[in-house]
Amino acid sequence: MAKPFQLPPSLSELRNYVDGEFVSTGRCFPDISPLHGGLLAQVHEADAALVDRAVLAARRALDGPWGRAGVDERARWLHRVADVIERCFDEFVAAEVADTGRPLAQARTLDVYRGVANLRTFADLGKVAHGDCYETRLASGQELMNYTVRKPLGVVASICPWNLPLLSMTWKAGPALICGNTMVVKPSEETPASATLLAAAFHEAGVPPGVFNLVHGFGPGSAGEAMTRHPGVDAVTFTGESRTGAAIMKAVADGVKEISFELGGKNAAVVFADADFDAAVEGVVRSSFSNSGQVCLCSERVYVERPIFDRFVAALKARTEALKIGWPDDEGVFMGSLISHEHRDKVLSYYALAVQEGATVVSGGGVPTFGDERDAGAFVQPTIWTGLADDARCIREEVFGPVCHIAPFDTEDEVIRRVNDSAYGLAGCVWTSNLSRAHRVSRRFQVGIVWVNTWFSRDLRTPFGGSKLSGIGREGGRYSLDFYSETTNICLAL
Ligand code: NAD
Ligand code: 6OD
Repeated sequence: MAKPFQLPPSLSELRNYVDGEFVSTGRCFPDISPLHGGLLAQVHEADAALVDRAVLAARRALDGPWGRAGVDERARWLHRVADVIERCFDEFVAAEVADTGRPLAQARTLDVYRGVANLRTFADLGKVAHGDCYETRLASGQELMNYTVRKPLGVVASICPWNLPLLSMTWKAGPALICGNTMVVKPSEETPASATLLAAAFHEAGVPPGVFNLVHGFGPGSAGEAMTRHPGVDAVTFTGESRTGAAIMKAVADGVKEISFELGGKNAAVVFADADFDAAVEGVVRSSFSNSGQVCLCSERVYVERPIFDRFVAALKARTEALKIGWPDDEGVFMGSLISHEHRDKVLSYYALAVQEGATVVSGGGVPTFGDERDAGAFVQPTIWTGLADDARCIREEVFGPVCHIAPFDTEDEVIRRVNDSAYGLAGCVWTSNLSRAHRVSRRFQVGIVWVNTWFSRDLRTPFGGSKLSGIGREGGRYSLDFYSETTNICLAL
């Protein structure tokens, strides 16, 4: 009997998209379902020669109809791609679910919804991108007029992660393309399906050949490394692990390429005793366990003010144990599988390490059993720890699974010091009903994004990114337009 959540026959082979054509390479790797371990598709891996073809096609496209188009025309193309995604919404949802094992409802309301929203938002924002103008009078009396113009950077290489595949790709493609760049995009080897559909959407929307190129493959020794080392690439935008970011930085150093890095996190949520208790419990469930904890913004460290600590731990445990884990289309399902069996081994190694490091396992800590083919899938239980020391590896290293450690704290200064005592600096949450405290604490967090009494809510015009090991630069709204443009200042003597 066919296993559930397969890809349709039209996606049984996933090809590269280079210079407006789908390209087979004959050298394939398997795309495996994390829900039951079955084969989803064969993926045609791009080698360095195909990456070279993609980069050269992208360079040529800079001088073609795309390069000559105005921003209005580019915006129309991006909206047409978004139209195709909307028309094929269910196919995108099915592809995202098959590759990632996530709930259908999440793929609909987050992944594919944001795929459309990213393209439309940046198509519209590109039209209002503006520059600077300064009138200057020198001591000699000479008058000058300075103004800036924006130009594309050229060929942008975009290397994407598996955790939010379509969201991540379109978050980069929207701004990069509206600014007039062309792209070579590599999805994660774990999530090639929605990327292939995205390439088909660019094709169907009539975007000129070479503007959007897709190559499948891995990192070191494969398509990813070939992209970062290619002299024809002008900028690299990367989302993924911090240590991969470090490797890419070395690879691009000789070419002095522009980089934008969105990397890992070890984010904290701080719950003050004056917070709306139920909202904070619900918020921490979401911020720790959404997408099975595989969101860079998830809170793996939770600090709770001592007077409500015991009550909070008990409430979080009860709420967590009521979460439904299962098939993507199960009624009320909250968590699907992890992305892969390999990633599950990593998460389970942290579950074991936490016990060695002295954690009390309040909830979870293992693998659920179902009595059906899901037992061959990559599922884990959502897990809560208490009792770890601040220097434990499980407190310092990103697990990237459905896990949080809850620790009590006594004072504002103490908790801010502990939150900031991290090599990462991506995001944080504050739960309080005291407005002054909310402002005071948020501005002292050494991170790029703080949520107060919520988590993950996004306005795509706001800056997004992290400090320390969590990244370089900010994207979102005008920050993206600035990154994906080369600015020239023109100075005229009047
Ligand atoms: P990863 O670093 O393993 O892989 C990301 C991409 O890089 C993949 O496409 C991979 O093939 C490629 N790659 C790997 N090594 C490479 C190399 N040497 N040269 C070129 N390409 C290479 O990350 P992942 O496991 O796919 O994603 C999870 C990580 O991403 C987590 O650490 C998470 O926090 C982070 N993340 C961060 C953000 C953010 O916005 N800050 C968003 C999503 C994910
Ligand atoms: O919401 C976004 O725009 C975004 N880039 C989210 C990334 C989440 C990380 O896993």
